[in-house]
Amino acid sequence: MSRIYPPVSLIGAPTDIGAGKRGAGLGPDALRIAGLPEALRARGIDLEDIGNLAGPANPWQKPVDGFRHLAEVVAWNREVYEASTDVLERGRMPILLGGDHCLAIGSIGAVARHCQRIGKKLRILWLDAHADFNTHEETPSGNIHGMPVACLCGIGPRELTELSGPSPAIRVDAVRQIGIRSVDAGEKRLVKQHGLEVYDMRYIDELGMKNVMLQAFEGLDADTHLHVSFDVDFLDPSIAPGVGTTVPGGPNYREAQLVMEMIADTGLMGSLDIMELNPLLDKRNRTGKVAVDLVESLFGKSTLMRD
Ligand SMILES: [Mn+2]
Repeated sequence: MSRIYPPVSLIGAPTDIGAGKRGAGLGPDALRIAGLPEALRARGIDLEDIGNLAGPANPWQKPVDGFRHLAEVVAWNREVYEASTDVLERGRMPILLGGDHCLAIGSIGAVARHCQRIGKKLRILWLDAHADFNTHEETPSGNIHGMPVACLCGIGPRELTELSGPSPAIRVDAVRQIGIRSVDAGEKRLVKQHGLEVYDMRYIDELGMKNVMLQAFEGLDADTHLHVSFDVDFLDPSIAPGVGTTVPGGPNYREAQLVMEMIADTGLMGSLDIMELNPLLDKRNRTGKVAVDLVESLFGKSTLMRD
């Protein structure tokens, strides 16, 4: 028996406004070309693709007061927030096709407000090589794709912390980070100070991915909305070279597959971001295809009939 999934809406956000390299703006179409819509429809999912949002061009400027492109990042996140809210209010599951990871401020902001409105608990699984918990004082680069988790937790410029309403949009204890292996020096202090729950690669090596996932799921119940924010750089660069910020020593294909299958087994995923795919750095859209494979697993594709 296979699970019945809610109807899904794809939202493309074609920008690299918060990134340090150009090209993630081509991610939404690379995911479509890798076959994401067909793969989801083949799972029996009622799928609509609302197309690509429009926002300001990337002016490719240096940081100002520790932020790069703050006004443009705000504008893009407003678009993402509004589109995601509309999809959620229509009873559908939003899948954000990034775009760089700064856009999670808008997507998760929308999900958090939606959960508050309907009285659901929120759990966020942040699959990433990085903690994305930087501030403008700590960031070496000013690239806002290194700051979305901090902004969602109320640490950052008001334009971003209050983007979806009163700050903070989420509580730190709603987040579980998995696959982390690169945290800047000042960021490490912040992660510790705020008690962010981070399962880094050493922890995964020591416990095994299955046990790590069981920990990440602790406390989930039928009233929980599970949001998955999947930065493609979560994956080891040997299987996913098409991202701007590769870090060696990430989960291999089988471990990533297990993560996705275990999330599918909870039956609680209510929204998803697929971020940072950069086809300019990829090899024949290979990383796009791996991402599509993994998303199929998130929607219950497995080798055998398991239930
Ligand atoms: Mn990220």
